[in-house]
Amino acid sequence: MSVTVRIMDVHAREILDSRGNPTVEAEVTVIAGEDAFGGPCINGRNMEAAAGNHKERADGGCPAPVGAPYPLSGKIYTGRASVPSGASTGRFEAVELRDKEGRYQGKGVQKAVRNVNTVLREALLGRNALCQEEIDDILIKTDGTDNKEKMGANATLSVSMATARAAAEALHMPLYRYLGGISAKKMPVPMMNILNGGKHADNTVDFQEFMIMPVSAESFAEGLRICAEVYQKLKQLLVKDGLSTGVGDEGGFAPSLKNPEEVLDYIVKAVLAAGYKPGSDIKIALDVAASELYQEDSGMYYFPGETKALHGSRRDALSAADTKEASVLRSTDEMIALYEELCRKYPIVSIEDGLNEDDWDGWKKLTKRLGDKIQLVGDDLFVTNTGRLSAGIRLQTANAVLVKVNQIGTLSEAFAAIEMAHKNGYRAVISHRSGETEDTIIADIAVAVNAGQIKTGAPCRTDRVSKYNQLLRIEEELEGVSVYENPFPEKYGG
Ligand code: 2PG
Ligand code: MG
Repeated sequence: MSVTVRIMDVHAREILDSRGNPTVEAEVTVIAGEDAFGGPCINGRNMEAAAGNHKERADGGCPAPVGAPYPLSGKIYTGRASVPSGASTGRFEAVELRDKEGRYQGKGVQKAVRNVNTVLREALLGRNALCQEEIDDILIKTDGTDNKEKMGANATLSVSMATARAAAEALHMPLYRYLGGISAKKMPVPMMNILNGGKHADNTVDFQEFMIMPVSAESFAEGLRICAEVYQKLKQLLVKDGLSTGVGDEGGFAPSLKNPEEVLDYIVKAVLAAGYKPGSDIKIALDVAASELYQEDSGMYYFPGETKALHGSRRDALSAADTKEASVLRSTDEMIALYEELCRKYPIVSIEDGLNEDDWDGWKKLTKRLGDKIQLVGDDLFVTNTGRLSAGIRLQTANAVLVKVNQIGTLSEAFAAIEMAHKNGYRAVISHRSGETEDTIIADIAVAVNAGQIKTGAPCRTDRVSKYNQLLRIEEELEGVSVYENPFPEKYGG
């Protein structure tokens, strides 16, 4: 006899994310008990028997397979999870299924919700929630496409995550421990986005994210405090200079500054004003989100904010030809040269999506030039996809992967990408999306896989702060066991 946690219901609904757009929330209800099938994961004949039985009993009744003396204990648990959504979405991400017409300007997710409540529910009733890989495999096969376009990655992911939660609940285990086992103990260093630009704000800042990393802290709690103190100092500096302290999608400030240097100067000043040393206490990380700047036709990167800031109101008066002439455009080589220059001037330790998602040659060059000095993170480049990541590893591009569970659509596939990264000496940074919910699962995942880094926005807005608060709870629970350490070699980000 062993414990099983059988899925007895799956239900999804449409809720709102932090930008006021619809997203999918799912609940997986399980019944825990002992099972006569003889193992935590049903397989082979037993799996077929159970599945066959559920077809007959798809009337919403108890899905216990016929002939099994289960459930013996019969306690019922429900796991709930909701799916985030990106704005600077990579071209190679799994498909986020939207209704495309009518309500919510076409952004409704009723189709994805229906998929969960019919086909996916039917496929999962009676399955053992403890067998996450089997569950995810069923989700993948039921969808049957390479990019989850049939069911929607938002549909599959909601169920995948809610299943893990239900299983952890049934075993009375914290989620990070259920997912990571006894080795789950490394608290992530926040990669905290305190100044927003690009698609996440309406300012003139072209790089999407300016982040700080408190690498000298003794604990996650201390690191979080340091970041929050710098964030407040940054606000004071912006107020003093008459700049906007309105925030972008990820809670970072979104003033109109003229170029990356000006932003970085403010950040360094804020770090100093808060009483910390740029470089040794706090390192800086960037997410350029360069795919958003890249122009297919010219093969150049266009900086609209810098162009506007450079020419101010005079720009309106320029003729179209002059405007083109006056635009700030950078080639791949110029982008790399810019990063080298910024790394020389500022304690930058990590650059994400420094180049376009398809520019493998450029990425190779970038990695050659900067890969042994700083972390180079592939987000749109790898999209949490083991196929793209293994290509990147082969081509020696980047040295870290950004992990966004909704880019791929199941937990097992995201975990496989993390495992592949770690095996090949790449780091994995667990990440939120710019559109988030109150779901804190990425905090648990970061600890479960000992990722050592988490990117989850500013210490502002509950959709961001909820993840940090969950990490505070986890660190408290792991007292005396948890580890918090600088994830980078000394030579990184000087
Ligand atoms: C990114 C993310 C999260 P989005 O580019 O890394 O910060 O943004 O969710 O909009 O893709
Ligand atoms: Mg990114």
